[in-house]
Amino acid sequence: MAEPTTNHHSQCPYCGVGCGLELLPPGEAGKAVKRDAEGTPMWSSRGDRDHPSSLGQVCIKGATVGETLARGRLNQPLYRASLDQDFQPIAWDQALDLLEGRIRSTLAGKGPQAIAMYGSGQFHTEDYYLAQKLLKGALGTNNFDANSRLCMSSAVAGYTRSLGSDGPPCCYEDLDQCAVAVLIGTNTAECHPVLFQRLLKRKKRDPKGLTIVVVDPRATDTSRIADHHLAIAPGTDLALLHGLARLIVQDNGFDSDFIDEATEGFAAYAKTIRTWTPAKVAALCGISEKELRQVARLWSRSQGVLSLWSMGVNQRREGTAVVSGIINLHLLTGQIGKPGAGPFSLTGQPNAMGGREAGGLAHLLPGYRLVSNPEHRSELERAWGLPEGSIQPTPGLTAWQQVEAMERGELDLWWVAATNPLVSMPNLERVKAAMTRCPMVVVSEAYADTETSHYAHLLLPAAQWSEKAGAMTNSERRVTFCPAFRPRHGTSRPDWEVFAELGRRLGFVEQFSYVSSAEVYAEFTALTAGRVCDMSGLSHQLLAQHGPQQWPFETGREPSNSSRRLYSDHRFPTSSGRARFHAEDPLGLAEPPCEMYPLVLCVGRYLGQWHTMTRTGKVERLRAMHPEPRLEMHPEDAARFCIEADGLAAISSRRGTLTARVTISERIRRGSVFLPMHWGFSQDNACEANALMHELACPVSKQPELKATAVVVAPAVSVVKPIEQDSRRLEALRRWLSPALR
Ligand SMILES: Nc1nc2c(c(=O)[nH]1)N[C@H]1C(S)=C(S)[C@@H](COP(=O)(O)OP(=O)(O)OC[C@H]3O[C@@H](n4cnc5c(=O)[nH]c(N)nc54)[C@H](O)[C@@H]3O)O[C@H]1N2
Ligand SMILES: Nc1nc2c(c(=O)[nH]1)N[C@H]1C(S)=C(S)[C@@H](COP(=O)(O)OP(=O)(O)OC[C@H]3O[C@@H](n4cnc5c(=O)[nH]c(N)nc54)[C@H](O)[C@@H]3O)O[C@H]1N2
Ligand code: SF4
Ligand SMILES: [Mo]
Repeated sequence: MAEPTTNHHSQCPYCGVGCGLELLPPGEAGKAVKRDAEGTPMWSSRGDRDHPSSLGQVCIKGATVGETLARGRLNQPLYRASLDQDFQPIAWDQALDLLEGRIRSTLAGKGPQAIAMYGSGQFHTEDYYLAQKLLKGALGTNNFDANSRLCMSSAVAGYTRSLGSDGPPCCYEDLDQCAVAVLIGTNTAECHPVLFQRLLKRKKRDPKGLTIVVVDPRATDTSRIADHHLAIAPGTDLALLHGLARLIVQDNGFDSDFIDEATEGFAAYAKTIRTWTPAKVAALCGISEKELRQVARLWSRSQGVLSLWSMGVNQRREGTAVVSGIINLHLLTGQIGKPGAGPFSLTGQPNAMGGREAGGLAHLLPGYRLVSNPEHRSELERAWGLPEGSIQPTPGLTAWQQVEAMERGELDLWWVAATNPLVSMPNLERVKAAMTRCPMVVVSEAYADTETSHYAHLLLPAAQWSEKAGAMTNSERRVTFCPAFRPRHGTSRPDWEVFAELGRRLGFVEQFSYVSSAEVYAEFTALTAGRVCDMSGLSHQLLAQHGPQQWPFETGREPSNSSRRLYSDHRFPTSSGRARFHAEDPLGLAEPPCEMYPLVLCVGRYLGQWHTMTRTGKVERLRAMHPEPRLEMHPEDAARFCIEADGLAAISSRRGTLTARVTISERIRRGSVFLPMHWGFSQDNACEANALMHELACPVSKQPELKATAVVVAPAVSVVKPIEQDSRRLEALRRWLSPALR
């Protein structure tokens, strides 16, 4: 199957809004050719007016993505037998020999459970799908997990528990049609900027028609436009949601027909919420009863309530319970499956949705299937031409469990692809130490000099978005074909090609003989037939020809631009066909503030930087927007801990200490401080926020509480640098960055 030819339209490779981009080659339309710092001509980008999700809009990251594509790339495989050696360049064949050898010896020795892969929502769907086929199918280990474990897994678990399946039921048109938008645990203005602008424009046009509620301990650019900002104490969301439910019931704002017809578990839920009186909730959340009552009344009286959430909800030790808590309110009021209403998780990464569809978490299989379900396993074993029993019946190791397995010396191969855990995982020193215990760490990366590369044995250069063809799905379930419009960098290869070649080398020749990613995609979409995420009618060809499409998209469906919702018939994919109320008591923070560590540190994002800065860190304009990481602190806390504005502070948790410059601001809640997640140890202004964070996680979703850890702050006299900054590892890797070798 040949790749379809297309013009240069694609989905933005940053956030899960999934805006359409139009890409322009260097010097397009008679303009002067712009070059990056290394002299390479740069592509430029602008909003694609024909993309139904974004209608021509982009934010500053999407608008500058062209500047990131060629700089600082890894261009050939590098290897060293042990971490104290320098990397040496090797050929791809040698690299794959090494990997194949390691896999074979591990299978013969400790067995498949000693192999694990940690992937990413920045894979294309084809990369994701073949990683599942390779690990869960061919190798017989479910040890594939993705950074979505740190991101969307509470949403996945919450949807699945409450509605019977994963899958955000809403669409972006709901932002234009809702009467009330409840933004809970999302800094939409900085993290999903194009959706925020859509809300903002509507608010300006029709201030009375749209009421905005923001629930966030901090005042953010998002809360600036709120009619009601509930600055709750960190980790008290579930109490708030139960408190709202109680008031809605008292106010007769519930939809008894919907509850009778389409739900189960209401009696237990009603009993639980009864105990959450307004006085108790207001005291616990640190808000006024009046505010609570106002928001409850809004929810009771309005047609069309849309809840939008992101990491302030998911990254909690009770993340799944909070997601179910949000869905409970929608079930209580029948606010789901109709225009302008529903629980709508804002996906973080550009293709975390595609990852979920392709089975990219340790408990999933492609097509929203579960490894624990015998029918699901045998469907895939048959489709993949593998003997019965090839797929293991128990979930594999989650991201953090992979770290623990390395600590115990149980992993012989850890393969990290398209994620940079030595910035983004919690408890970083523990992750580093664990990695030094693993005899072979492989990192598939587009760029040289990422933090994780410093602890790797084998580096594989990845062809990235723009250089490989594939599909991505955005938050509103819309799939966009992303063509290869630039040549591959150096000898880099798309991740799916590497997985396929390894599959063939390991003896699964039939299963992995693909000539194009279009073929991989066709195989994957066929497997979704009849599932909630049915996209059996989609192909690269159709998407390239007719533009982005929302699923469900069964075989034979006509392409269209109109938006759709799930569950408009009030039937849910549970065994009874009914959605389920969940009645859980709030637990609060896993590591609450105490006498020694009296402040709660929240770690989140800045508008102009993307995660670990491997891409956005290369754009001058974005660096200038946020020149350094800052600790945000309330004036009263600053006075209490003798911290001066713009002074240096030492921030310590049970796991370590770092320093950062301080911004004193009324916008943060007293008792809370905030740091950005972006600056890893290889950055000049290193600020390894995650060295301070703990890994304690939600027991259902296994998503760590990356939004809260207990810290203490003190004035600092000098900057504390990460140990790696004076180690020779940095030198060894940096040598590889000298232009002569690139
Ligand atoms: N500019 C930019 N945009 C991005 C990204 C990026 O790196 N940079 N990354 C993308 C990804 S992968 C993701 S997952 C999303 C994340 O998008 P968001 O979740 O919107 O971003 P964060 O800054 O991580 O956290 C959101 C908010 O949660 C609040 N919060 C903290 N604790 C609590 C709490 O207990 N309750 C409530 N209600 N709120 C709380 C924080 O104060 C913060 O404002 O952004 C995506 N978009
Ligand atoms: N404390 C705290 N920690 C957090 C968070 C938080 O809010 N607070 N957020 C969490 C969340 S939600 C997320 S999503 C994670 C994000 O954390 P990471 O996933 O670690 O962040 P990225 O920088 O996006 O890493 C992606 C890597 O893939 C590389 N890459 C890009 N394209 C390709 C490709 O096609 N193939 C390959 N092989 N590599 C490629 C990039 O260069 C980059 O190094 O961080 C998590 N960590
Ligand atoms: S809002 Fe997200 S998807 Fe859209 S241009 Fe910005 S980063 Fe890209
Ligand atoms: Mo994320």
